[in-house]
Amino acid sequence: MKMGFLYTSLLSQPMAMPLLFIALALSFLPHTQSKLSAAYYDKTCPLFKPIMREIISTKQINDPTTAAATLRLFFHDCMVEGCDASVLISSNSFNTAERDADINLSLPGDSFDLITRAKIAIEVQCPGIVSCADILAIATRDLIVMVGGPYYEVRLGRKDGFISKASRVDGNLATSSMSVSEMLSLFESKGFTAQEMVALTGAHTIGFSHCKEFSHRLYNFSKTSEFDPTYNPKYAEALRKLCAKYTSNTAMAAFNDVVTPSKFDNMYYLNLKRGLGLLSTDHALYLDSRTRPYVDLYAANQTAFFQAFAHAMEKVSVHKIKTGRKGEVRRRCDSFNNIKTS
Ligand code: HEM
Ligand SMILES: *[C@@H]1O[C@H](CO)[C@@H](O)[C@H](O)[C@H]1NC(C)=O
Ligand SMILES: *[C@@H]1O[C@H](CO)[C@@H](O)[C@H](O)[C@H]1NC(C)=O
Ligand SMILES: CC(=O)N[C@H]1CO[C@H](CO)[C@@H](O)[C@@H]1O
Repeated sequence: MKMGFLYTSLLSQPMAMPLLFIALALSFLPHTQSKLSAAYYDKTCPLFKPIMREIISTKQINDPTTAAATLRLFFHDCMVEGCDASVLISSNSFNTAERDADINLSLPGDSFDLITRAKIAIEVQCPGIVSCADILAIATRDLIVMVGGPYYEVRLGRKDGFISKASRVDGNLATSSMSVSEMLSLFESKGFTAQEMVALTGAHTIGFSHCKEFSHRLYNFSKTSEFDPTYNPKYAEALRKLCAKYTSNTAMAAFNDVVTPSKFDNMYYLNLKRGLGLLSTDHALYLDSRTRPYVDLYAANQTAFFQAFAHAMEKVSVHKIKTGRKGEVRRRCDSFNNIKTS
């Protein structure tokens, strides 16, 4: 860490400069990403990465839904208040936390369970060192690789945030009823291009969606068609059967990628071209001329998709992160160290 070096070299001067001066000098250094590094815990918690790999592979083998669940959880965390583990905080009687916003209702328990297990194992080895935000970032990357996706570098040193409010979720996350224009302006407002948006949404090559997210495409779609005619008819028929009782059985869900549901590959884009895109937002990426060229590109070339996805995920992983005193290392991931009442 460059900062640590500067600090000690200043202090080791025979006539140490006043501390105030040092503090001022340090305050001119860039505050955010410059402090992140892949080697951040190499000295303070050398077992961090091996412990993560162990916990992650055990969890993913026992609960194969973990990879998709964690990827979605991480993306939601980063889009609301930045990648600061704000999504992991539990609500209490004073505060309805981010994870309990309407849109979070379907955040799956397996991913929370994974982070809890990892945090406990790491605290035993090196208490108070590794942030929950870094645990979530590494877990996501390792799980993507485990299910066949691309590797990317995750630099470390994120701090955990002090704010988690359900009321701050709205407007930061895309919903299944958005138009392409709405999705584009949302992603652009966060610094992502149309191409990056299409690449990131390739995350729907794994995981599930609940029937209510696409039921409007299945029943009473229009005066002339019972289901959305842009669906492949056999696919629509199967989904109509699967979701027939979705209003009473709200847990009913379909694979996002019906062809290779648990493999991270470029099948998502091939599906869109065949009427096998599950959500209307998925299919819309193929209908719209602003996004279709990237769908075509990634459908034709998995290497191009993997490169673009890896690059965009590196960017997501440092979105509005907090370092230094702008955050803390939580003792447990579901509550702030100083429990706040608001
Ligand atoms: C472009 C706009 C997007 C929309 C409208 C959208 C919407 C959705 C919806 C409605 C679900 C189903 C949730 C449920 O029923 O439980 C879902 C699942 C999922 N989304 Fe997205 N999403 C978008 C982009 C992304 C991005 C950028 C990522 C990650 C980089 C992502 C990762 C996932 C994953 C992995 C799942 C499966 C979760 C699981 O199986 O537990 N999505 N998405
Ligand atoms: C479709 O619409 C008709 C008439 O508007 C209604 O009677 C029927 O219950 C609807 N079906 C579903 C599955 O919502
Ligand atoms: C696929 O994409 C990669 C990475 O962008 C590129 O190097 C390669 O030439 C492409 N392959 C084809 C067949 O276009
Ligand atoms: C995983 C998770 O925390 N889901 C929560 C989403 O919100 C509902 C309703 O507030 C909670 O009951 C769930 O626990």
